[in-house]
Amino acid sequence: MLDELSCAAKVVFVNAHHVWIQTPDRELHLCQVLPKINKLMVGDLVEVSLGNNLVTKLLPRTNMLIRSDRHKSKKLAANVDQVMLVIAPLPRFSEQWLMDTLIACQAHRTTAIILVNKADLEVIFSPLWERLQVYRKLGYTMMKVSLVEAGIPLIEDCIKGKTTLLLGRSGVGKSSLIKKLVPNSSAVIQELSKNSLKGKNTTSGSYLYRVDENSFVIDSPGFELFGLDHLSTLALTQSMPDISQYASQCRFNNCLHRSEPDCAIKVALKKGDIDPIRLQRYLQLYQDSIQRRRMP
Ligand SMILES: Nc1nc2c(ncn2[C@@H]2O[C@H](COP(=O)(O)OP(=O)(O)O)[C@@H](O)[C@H]2O)c(=O)[nH]1
Ligand SMILES: [Mg+2]
Ligand SMILES: [Zn+2]
Repeated sequence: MLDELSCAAKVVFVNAHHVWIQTPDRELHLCQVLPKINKLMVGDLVEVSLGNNLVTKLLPRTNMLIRSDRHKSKKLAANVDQVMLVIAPLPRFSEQWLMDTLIACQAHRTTAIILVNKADLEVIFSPLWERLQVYRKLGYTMMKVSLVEAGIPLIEDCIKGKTTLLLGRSGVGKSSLIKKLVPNSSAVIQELSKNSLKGKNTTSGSYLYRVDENSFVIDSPGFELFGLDHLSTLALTQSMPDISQYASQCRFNNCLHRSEPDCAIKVALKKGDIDPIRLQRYLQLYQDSIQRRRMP
């Protein structure tokens, strides 16, 4: 039950011992969390008792995005409506980053939008944009933008009424995008830092920013590899349907698509129906995954 000092709020930042929550009146509060509540994530909806700055209840999540490798898993955000993958020709574009992150979005059943930034750097932008047409053909929404130039009406439309998680390697322009969408964002961070962010691990988490009453964007720390170790072989392959759709037509149902006879994937590659760069990544992930399952 919510009494007058209790209300529903959104988690905007999590650190080791506290969480920052934002109440519907936009006020930020530094709160402790009842011990029975499992670790909170940015984007969580909670009930707080404002009298004693205590989170008393975690409301059910619609989803949660995590990334993981063999050593650790990192919680990115909860209750995300869509993920915006920010890429750019500088720092050097990594197609593996794009492929792996798209797989993760697909496996978590989250809509992915590809935002290609730094269009002003024409000479290096054009070949990237051309290569990315492969992804447009796969059905992804792609937008090009230059965040050092004028307005960004397409992006503003795209995030309206939603909670959008920004993912991107360091230096692609995530913070620049936040600055455009939320002009007072640095003030928010300052408010948080003066109250508790000092010290260790303060910049390693995600932050949720309120764009308007029902639009939110979450800035996440840049990362080099998504880490797909938490996904099963089936989830991995199903997340690259442009390739796995052929696998059922291979002669052997345990075909590794290397040199087996009557491999439908190899045939599709020869016919130009499969993109070679994506196939290479698929085979790598597929084989890594099988290997992992065999390990004790
Ligand atoms: N040329 C160019 N530089 C940009 C653009 N957007 C961001 N940058 C620059 O790229 C650098 C990294 O941007 P930042 O937003 O901090 O990236 P983040 O690490 O993803 O948060 C900064 O020096 C920005 O000024 C753009 O559209 N064009
Ligand atoms: Mg940044
Ligand atoms: Zn095969």
